[in-house]
Amino acid sequence: MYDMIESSLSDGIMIITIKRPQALNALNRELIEGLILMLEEVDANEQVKGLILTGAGEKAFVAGADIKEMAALSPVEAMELAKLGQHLSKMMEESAKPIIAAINGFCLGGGNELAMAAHLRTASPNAKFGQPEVNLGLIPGFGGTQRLPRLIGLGRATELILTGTMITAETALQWGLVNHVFEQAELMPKTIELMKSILCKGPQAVAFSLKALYGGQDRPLADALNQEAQLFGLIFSTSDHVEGMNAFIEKRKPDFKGE
Ligand code: DAK
Repeated sequence: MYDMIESSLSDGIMIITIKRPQALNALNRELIEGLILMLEEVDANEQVKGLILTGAGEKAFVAGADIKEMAALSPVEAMELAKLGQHLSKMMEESAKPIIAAINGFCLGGGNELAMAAHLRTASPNAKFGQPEVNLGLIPGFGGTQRLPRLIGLGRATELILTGTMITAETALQWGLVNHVFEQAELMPKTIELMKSILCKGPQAVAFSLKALYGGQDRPLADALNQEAQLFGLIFSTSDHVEGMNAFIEKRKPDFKGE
């Protein structure tokens, strides 16, 4: 499976590149299992502070789930695959370490769903986004019906899912599906810069912010605010918050230790 996944680690940033060019980086079962193992590594390895996920080449991020593999699935196998895919997206969303998808081309179906499970998204101008499952007589099975409307609103998500049409990077930016569009050559350097602008902050504050943001999404406002208050209280038990506030008062840069 590692033929299909490349990884590198530099300055605390792990870059995972999905590499299956002959199928426009489409996700098969083996790749999903490989990504789950990589996510476990990201979680366990203290050297890793943040993750950038991208696709090899300049044509595709991920052109969806592997249609040729899916065509042979029984209903039970399809459900098992859905659970595997949902496990991967849950691991990404619940990661205490920030994850950015750097979208370098086609970002379709399961590929768009994978990108939406990341915390932030950057894209090159040639990127194309869509949920074309209806063209295949399917529905999105990897969280698309839920995460897409949360990001771009129910009306736009309904149109994309019912028509299966693709939108450009520019439209994705306008609709809030991606955070930034960078020229292809600049996509990785600028995405790394964006990640560094997060990693220089207190890691505990970043992790707690992610927990408050994502842990609050499906709760009533009062519960979510209660969780935010608890996390706000908890952050006062960290050394980093003392360092952050002292650094401000002493007019110097903070030196966060992640403690
Ligand atoms: N799966 C398998 N092979 C794919 C592929 C895909 N999704 N997309 C492209 N390829 C392969 C093509 O078959 C072709 O291979 P050969 O025929 O040369 O062997 C090669 O990649 C190059 O593709 P094209 O020749 O088609 O390239 P073009 O530039 O002409 O077109 C395209 C690019 C992206 C417009 C076109 O390839 C295309 O429409 N691809 C399919 C896009 C798509 O429909 N994606 C959604 C798939 S459904 C689930 C999780 C997720 C999902 C479902 C369940 N669970 C966890 C259970 C999600 C479902 C989907 O994603």
